[in-house]
Amino acid sequence: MSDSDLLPIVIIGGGGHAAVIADILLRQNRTILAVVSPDEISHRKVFTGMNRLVSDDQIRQFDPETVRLVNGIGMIPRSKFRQQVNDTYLALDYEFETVIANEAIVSPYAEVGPGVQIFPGAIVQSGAVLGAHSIINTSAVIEHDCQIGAYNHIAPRATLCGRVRSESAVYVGAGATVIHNISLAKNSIVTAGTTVVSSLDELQITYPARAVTRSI
Ligand code: JB3
Repeated sequence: MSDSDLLPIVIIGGGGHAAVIADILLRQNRTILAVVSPDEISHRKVFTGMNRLVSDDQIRQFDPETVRLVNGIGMIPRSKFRQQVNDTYLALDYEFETVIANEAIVSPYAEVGPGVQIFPGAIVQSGAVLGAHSIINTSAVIEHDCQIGAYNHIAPRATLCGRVRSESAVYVGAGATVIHNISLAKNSIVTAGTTVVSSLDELQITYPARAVTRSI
């Protein structure tokens, strides 16, 4: 599919997450019709020259058949906001674009769901399945045969080892490591820098273990 066959994009949100997405899309020669943000965006150079809309209601000026949306609002643990935005526009027959950075490495034997966002340096290995609208952030690693649920956020440099399974709305913080065969239940949170060696139940949150020191 050539660049010209790809539909133009409307980005929802105009902060740091949206700026990274705009950067990725510009490198892919995608047309960005508008950035929808109640907050000012002109301080971010990546948005220079782009049309800013201040209200989500203005999205409806675009025929769902002629654009693709990208949710540029980051996923914050336990917040349903990002998903609510998607649900609103999915119900109006809009589609969310799947965004995969040129600089990401995604196995052709991985399955990437609709609306997934994979940032530069991320690696998605063979047999991995990424649920709809999940974020695989900068340099995160999704190892072979992982099954990632919808609306997950795998933060920068997090590593999910082989056959990790997550349900929906799971957050794995920056630099965290989840060892192989672990299950992460719905809405569970792995905080930044944590190493997870046992499965998490729904809503469970885990923190980095304090270093155990002992004299030798
Ligand atoms: O940690 C990393 C690498 N990324 C974080 C990301 C996952 O989540 C990042 O550091 C932030 O914590 C967060 O990114 P985000 O969502 O870009 O945060 P912020 O920079 O605060 O920008 C929020 C944007 O959403 C602003 O432009 C707001 O105006 C916009 N916003 C808030 N509510 C909205 C709405 N935009 C629209 N269209 N509609 C809204 O209802």
